[in-house]
Amino acid sequence: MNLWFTETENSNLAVKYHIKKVLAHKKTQYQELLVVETERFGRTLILDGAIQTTVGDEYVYHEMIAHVPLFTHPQPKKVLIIGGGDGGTVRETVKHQSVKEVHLVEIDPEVVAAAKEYLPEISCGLSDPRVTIHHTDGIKFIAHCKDEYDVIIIDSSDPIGPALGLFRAEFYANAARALKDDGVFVAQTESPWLNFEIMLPEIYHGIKAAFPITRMYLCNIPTYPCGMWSFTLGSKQYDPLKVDPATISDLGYRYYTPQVHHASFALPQFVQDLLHQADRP
Ligand code: SPD
Repeated sequence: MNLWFTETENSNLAVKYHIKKVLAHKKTQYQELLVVETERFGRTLILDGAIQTTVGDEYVYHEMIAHVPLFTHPQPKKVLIIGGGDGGTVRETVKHQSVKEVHLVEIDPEVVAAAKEYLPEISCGLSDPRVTIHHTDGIKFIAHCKDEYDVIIIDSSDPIGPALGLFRAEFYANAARALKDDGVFVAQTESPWLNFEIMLPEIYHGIKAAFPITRMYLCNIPTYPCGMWSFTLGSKQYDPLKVDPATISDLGYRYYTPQVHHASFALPQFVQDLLHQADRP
């Protein structure tokens, strides 16, 4: 079968994947949902034309978005995850024995259903008894929370359409209010190679305005456009750079290690330059 999926980033850039099989394709109330099997990365969840996760490389993103903040907090008990309906971030979060409660806020129930049906190795953590799933808007959900969570993780899709509000300064301020006074926040913050002039400085500035400690870190995800991907961590007290590697226990990783935890905060000069833009008036 000569079928290809093309992810188009902009008028100058697109990436193509050879497809073995289309497993599901529908319009949900919120977006176009596609699950395909690709030759190189296996089963793949695509929302509104953008790859969200593949069984071939999902562990990089999910380990890095979960364990960096969860090991930055010395005793995370209550965790909020916004987005992430595929369950990969939940799977990594429930590996932490200190975690007693996880609230997953995923607006689209069909994403959770598709992940359960086609991506069981990613969604398996969703059945953990500590997990409660809320199918509602994360922006509205967080606006009603105060002093509640130890860690908040924003596992969103790209900043277009309904997800755009998850990248705004007002949302970051609400997230800071929803955290306890030693809480830790992290968000996926896109690629430094794309939308960099406006997006990255604006997002970084928004998080910096809400948290006394703000740190960006990077990893490499082959199926996300341009590969280099950023996360931004905001913290009220704990500095991720001060985490003692000896306190990072082995929970069964394929990407994350105590050394990677620290190394991921070493930013190339061009990324540092982008972030300095955020400090300019
Ligand atoms: N360009 C795609 C970015 C998607 C980030 N979130 C993915 C969700 C995986 N749990």
